[in-house]
Amino acid sequence: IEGNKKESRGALIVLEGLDRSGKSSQCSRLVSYLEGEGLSAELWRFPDRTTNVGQMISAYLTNASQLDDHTIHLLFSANRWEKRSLMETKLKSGTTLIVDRYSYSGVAFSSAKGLDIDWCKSPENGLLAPDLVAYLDISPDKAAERGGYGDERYEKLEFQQKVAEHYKVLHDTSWKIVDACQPIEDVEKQLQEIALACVKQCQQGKPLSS
Ligand code: DGP
Ligand code: NA
Ligand code: NA
Repeated sequence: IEGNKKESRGALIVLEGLDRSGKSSQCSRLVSYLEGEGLSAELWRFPDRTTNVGQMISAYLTNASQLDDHTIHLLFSANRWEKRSLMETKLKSGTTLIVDRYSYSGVAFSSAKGLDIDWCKSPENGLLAPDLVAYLDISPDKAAERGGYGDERYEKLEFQQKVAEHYKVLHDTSWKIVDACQPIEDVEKQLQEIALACVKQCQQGKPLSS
């Protein structure tokens, strides 16, 4: 009935995990699946290296530039802030966003360097809250065995071990922990189920929050 009709919103679904946990390929598979279900879905990732801020982050990660730990932390956060309004527009227009890393990476990676965790969390306050955080759980040793890391700054076993510890502190009841050591199709199936359930909740009016 005209005038009473409310557009249903999309879901904000975040995948988190260590480097080499399989996040990126699972994110693309999940988007294809949701589209196949007739839903509007987009793949997003942070850092988004295409913006000016993202290019500074990329230079830091590839060791082309050096930055103070606090400075790079704030740049990662700024990179999420610069996409916030587009994110909100997309979600409100009914598009589900599958996001490869978000604030939890921000806090886990920087606190793993020894920065105060509350200081790390504060610039994330006010960003949109995910409807679902799926954590692809893999031990740092197993992740390292997967065809090895690249050459980027954080892709070292010792540091990934610290990141794993700091991710653990961030898990809360809203997270779904997915065993990333299962066969890839099983991980995919599990993500499809939890993502679809989440999209339905959002369609039924679950409010978007900050
Ligand atoms: P990726 O493009 O997903 O491989 O991420 C690049 C690297 O940056 C990866 O090692 C994870 C790390 N990273 C991602 N987001 C953040 C963040 O917000 N803060 C920090 N310090 N590191 C991050
Ligand atoms: Na990486
Ligand atoms: Na990735």
